[in-house]
Amino acid sequence: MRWTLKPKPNLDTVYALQEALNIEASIATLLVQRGIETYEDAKLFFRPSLEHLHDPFLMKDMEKAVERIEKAFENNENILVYGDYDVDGTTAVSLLSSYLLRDYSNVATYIPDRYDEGYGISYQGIDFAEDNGFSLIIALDCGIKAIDKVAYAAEKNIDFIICDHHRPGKQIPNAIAVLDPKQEDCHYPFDELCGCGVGFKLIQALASKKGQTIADLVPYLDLVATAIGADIVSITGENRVLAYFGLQVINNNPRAGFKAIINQIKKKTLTITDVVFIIAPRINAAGRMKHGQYAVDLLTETHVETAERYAKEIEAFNTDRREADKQITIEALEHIETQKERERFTTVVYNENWHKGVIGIVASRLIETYYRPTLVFTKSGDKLAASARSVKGFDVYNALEACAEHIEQFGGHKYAAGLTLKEENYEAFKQKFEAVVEATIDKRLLTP
Ligand SMILES: [Mn+2]
Repeated sequence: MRWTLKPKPNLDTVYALQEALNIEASIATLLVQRGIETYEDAKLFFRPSLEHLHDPFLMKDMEKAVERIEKAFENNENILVYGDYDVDGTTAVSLLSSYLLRDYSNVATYIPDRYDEGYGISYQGIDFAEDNGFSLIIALDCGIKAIDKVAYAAEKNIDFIICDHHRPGKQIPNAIAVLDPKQEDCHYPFDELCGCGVGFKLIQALASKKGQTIADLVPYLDLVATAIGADIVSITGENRVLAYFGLQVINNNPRAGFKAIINQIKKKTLTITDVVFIIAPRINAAGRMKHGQYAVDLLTETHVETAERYAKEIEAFNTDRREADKQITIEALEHIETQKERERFTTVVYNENWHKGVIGIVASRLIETYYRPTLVFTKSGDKLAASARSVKGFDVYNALEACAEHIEQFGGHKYAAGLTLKEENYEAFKQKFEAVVEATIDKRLLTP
């Protein structure tokens, strides 16, 4: 381990905070090192308040999104709520669809199949919308790069609203509204929201038009807190408020689906760490091993007995997931051992039989042993698909962008991304990725 100590804080600031809060110097030091320097900062940190949530209309395109949804209500249009198959996506779909269904019944959900359709908005999904008379698709936790798909939908007179938090590419899809605080021209004050968090801002905006208050939306925060934990976004700023109140809902008044999961694990009070390690893997297991719609069914179910039946199925998916993940990690580690070419800067492994649902988890596990940017490939249709994970401080998204000539599609974040490529380009890609990482990584980052 390479230990990095935080710089010594200004002593006057520490003394002033110590005085103001009547706390020990060691605690005041820790707070100042985290940027909490005044009584007001400390109050915001220790006493999160729903009043501190930002105005949703500060987000670019929010007004357009709300207008389009209201128009859909007036015209009695069918609305399809579409989202990713992971925890962030399925909680976001559950949140928005159940909110819309409170006053409007022409709403359905759609989660793409991880194996048939892959990540993001699919042509099959749009065809499904056309065949079933949907004229508005609201995409959650995906869509920011779906330029061709949104254009394809427009030809069929299907409108799109995109709610995403992934990094935008050079071009933005031509949708009715694109909510993504990571867009450079979006001046929303907080850009670390998860996909479900962006969905929450949308229902907050819809609710304010109806004269509902934030109290009406508190029951949805169990979903938001779970997504915040699962997507590992920073628990600062607005995320801290959402996670704090969401945990209270999970512990005091959870929806039937959460109650059913919690009953199975027999744990009394859940912390955010429990949400990450106990609840999230189970919700994720649905999309990994079977289909993400199972997660949405569980999270939107209102009858406890039905929810318990769904939770049992999901428990079985999670057991299968655990076995696949363990076995593939062993195989991948053996594979790396036999690869011993030279000192490498990356781990890139491929096996066509590995289960696509767990390659991301395996990539994270490989980093525990070989601490370097890691890609785990498997076969997906006629292409290869990979999950990428990175080490602290190294932007794997940028590294992939530098290898774009060998890639079909890629997307994601600084530390986690996904890509597909043609099998004949695998070796060239692998060499290029190694060269890019070798040339750009600060060598100190290779020690945790
Ligand atoms: Mn997400």
